Amino acid sequence: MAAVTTLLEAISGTGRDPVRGGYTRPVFSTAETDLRSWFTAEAVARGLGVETDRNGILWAWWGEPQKGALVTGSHLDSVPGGGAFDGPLGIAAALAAVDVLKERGVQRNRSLAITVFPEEEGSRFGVACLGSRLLTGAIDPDRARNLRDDGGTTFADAARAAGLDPEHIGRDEDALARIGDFVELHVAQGRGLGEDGPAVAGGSSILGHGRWKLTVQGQGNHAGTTLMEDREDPMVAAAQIITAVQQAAAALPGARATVGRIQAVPGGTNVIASRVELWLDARHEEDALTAQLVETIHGKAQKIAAFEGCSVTLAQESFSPTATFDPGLQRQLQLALPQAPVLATGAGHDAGILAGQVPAGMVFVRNPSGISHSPQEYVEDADADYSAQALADVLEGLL
Ligand code: HGY
Ligand code: MN
Ligand code: MN
Repeated sequence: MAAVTTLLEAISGTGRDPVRGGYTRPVFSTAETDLRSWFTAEAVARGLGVETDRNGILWAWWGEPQKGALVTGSHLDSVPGGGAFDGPLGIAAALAAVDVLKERGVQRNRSLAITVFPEEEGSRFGVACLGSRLLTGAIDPDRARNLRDDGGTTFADAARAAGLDPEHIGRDEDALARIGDFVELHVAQGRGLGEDGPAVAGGSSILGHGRWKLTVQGQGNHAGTTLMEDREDPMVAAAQIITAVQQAAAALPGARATVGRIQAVPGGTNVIASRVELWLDARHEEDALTAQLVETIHGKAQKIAAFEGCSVTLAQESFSPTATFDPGLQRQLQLALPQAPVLATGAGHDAGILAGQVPAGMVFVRNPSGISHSPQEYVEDADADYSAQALADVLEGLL
C-alpha cells in the first residue's frame, strides 16, 4: 500500500512558491496540470479508469462508471502561498484508501470513484468551488465563461487551453446522477481536533460564506504636487473601510469577515491611486445575518468614501449558504469512526456545494495548530497515513 505521506512526498516539489512560501497551484496552471497528470498516473497504476467530464472534473473509477456510485474526492488547486494538505490530502487519502480496500478484499456492491474538482479555492477566477458549482448548476455557465483572472484570461480560454470545450460547461445531470454518496476527506482548518484528541472527525455543517468586491473610485494624481487637502485618495478610504470591516464583524457574534486582497490602480509609489479594489470574504451561520453584515459594511464604506471625496460600489462574486451534511451519511461516519467527534467547519468545500443535491459528508484530519491557507499548515505523518485507513473504514461501510 502506498502511504499517504509517500504520495504527498511525490508532489512536494510541484508548485512551490519561492516568493510567498508554500504552494501556489492555480487551476489550469502548469503546477495544477502536473498534479492532475500525477493523479491520473496514480489512478491508472491502480487499474482505475480515468475520465474528465465536461466541467473539467477528473473521475477515476474503480468499477464501471454507473449511477449511484460512491464518490470521494477533493481538489489539487491551492490558495496563493498555501499549505501542502488543503486539497491534496483528500486526494492522496482517496488513492491510498483504494489500496486499503483492495488489500482487505472488500467486495463492492457498487462502483467507487475518486474525483478531483477544479478551482475549489477560486484563487484564479474568483469564484470558489467553480467545478462543483458548474456541475450542480449553481453558477450560470455564461458567467463562468466570462470570469477573468488577473492577467485578463477568461475562464473559457483557460478551459479551452486545458482541453475542455467551454461551450459544454454547466449542469451535468448524468455526472450528478453518478454520485450516490459523496465523502470528502480534508485537513482540519481550525483547532477543532486539538493536539491530543482523536486524529479524525466527522463533519456536520459548513458555515455560510460569500465573496464581494468593493471598488473605491477616487482621483488619480501626482504624489508631490497634490496638496493633502486637494486629494480624493481611494487608498485612504480603503484603509478605513478595512478597519470598518473588522469592527462590523467583531460586533456580530459568530461572524467572520476578511479583506485578504487589495489592489491599487495603477499602483505606483509616487502616484495617488485612481481606484482601489478590495475583496471581502464574509461568513456567518445565518445567511440573513451575513447579508445584513455586508449591508452594514457597504453603508459604512459609502460614508467613508464620501468623506474622502471618493465613491464606492459593491458587487457579490459568490455566495454559499450554510450547508448541513446528510444525517444518514453522518450516522454512517459515526458507525465507521466511533471515536471521531463531529465538527462544524468555517471553511468552504465542494462537499458543501454538492450537499444541496446529493448525500454528502466529510472527514477532517487533525491539524495541531489549526493553521491553514498558509505554508504553516501541518498534519503529522502518522495522522496523514492513518487518514487512508479512516477513509477506507468509511467507504467500506458504504460500498
Ligand atoms: O475559502 C474556503 O473556505 C475554502 O478553503 N475554499
Ligand atoms: Mn480545500
Ligand atoms: Mn482552502
